Amino acid sequence: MTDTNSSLPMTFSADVKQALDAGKPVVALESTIITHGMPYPANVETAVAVEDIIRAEGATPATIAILDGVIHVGLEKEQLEALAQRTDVMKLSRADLAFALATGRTGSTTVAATMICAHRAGISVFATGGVGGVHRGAEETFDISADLQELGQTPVMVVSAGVKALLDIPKTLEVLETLGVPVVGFETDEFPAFWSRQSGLPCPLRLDDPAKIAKFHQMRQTLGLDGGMMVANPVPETNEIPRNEMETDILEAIDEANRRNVTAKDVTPFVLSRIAELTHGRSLQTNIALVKNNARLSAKIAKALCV
Ligand code: PSU
Repeated sequence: MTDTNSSLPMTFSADVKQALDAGKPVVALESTIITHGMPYPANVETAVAVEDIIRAEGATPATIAILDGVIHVGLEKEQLEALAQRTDVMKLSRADLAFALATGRTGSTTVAATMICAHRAGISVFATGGVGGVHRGAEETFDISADLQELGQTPVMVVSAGVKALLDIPKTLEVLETLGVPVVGFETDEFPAFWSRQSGLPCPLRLDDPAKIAKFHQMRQTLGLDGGMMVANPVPETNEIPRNEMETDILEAIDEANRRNVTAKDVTPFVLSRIAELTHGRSLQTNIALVKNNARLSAKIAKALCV
């Protein structure tokens, strides 16, 4: 079903359309994690498992991607499988989302692009792994993810395991504060660092109840504030890799990226896949576990928003 209210090329899967029309809870999911964040077949297996978790919690998952110039909100299993195997897919953010739509391209949506599409679709909760942020060495490279600006302007709540530890986490938190983005730790006083529960930095805010997080989001709407918020949900203890264990591999992967002149959009996918190799797949298993954990919490918050 295409969005008939505008010339925006946007189509909904039948179950997502039905849930949205009935005012039932829907959780948006991104697709860059599928095309650029994890190798095949772990990517598609994770995408399917994450959708199942959201359904089991009583919400409807809406994986978002651009297929041949059309925003798809909710993908069929065959579409997920096809996307997961393609290697020519654009990694889309705010700057090039409309380019892909105007030129009929296929692209996966980053956190920033997923927020834009989710908002247009009327979905206010979105689950991912880790939001992009300020890269280490940004004082030289100026490499700062567009995800942060998006959080500052689009009213979608993003549930993540903090930001990826390959980033400069103190600077990322500073930018979020500057942009007026609330960072809410779920059951934690410490900001989580993706594969690890600890970052050594405090989480600015804390809530332990999905209903209270929903109420906080609604109060921001009532106040007329622009922008979204980050819910920082630490990876479960049983799946975490302690910070000091990760750091050596992170440094090695970043060093290799620099030596090979990997820049811009290619940095995060390169470093993630190199870290997966260096940890013999352990970081990938942790990544999968934390995404599932975020999906579960997102569904609970989406349900609370519908009460
Ligand atoms: N979470 C993951 N793996 C990922 C991402 C998130 O567990 O690969 C993706 C998201 O799409 C996020 C992107 O927007 O990484 C950040 O890319 P960059 O640093 O280039 O902005």
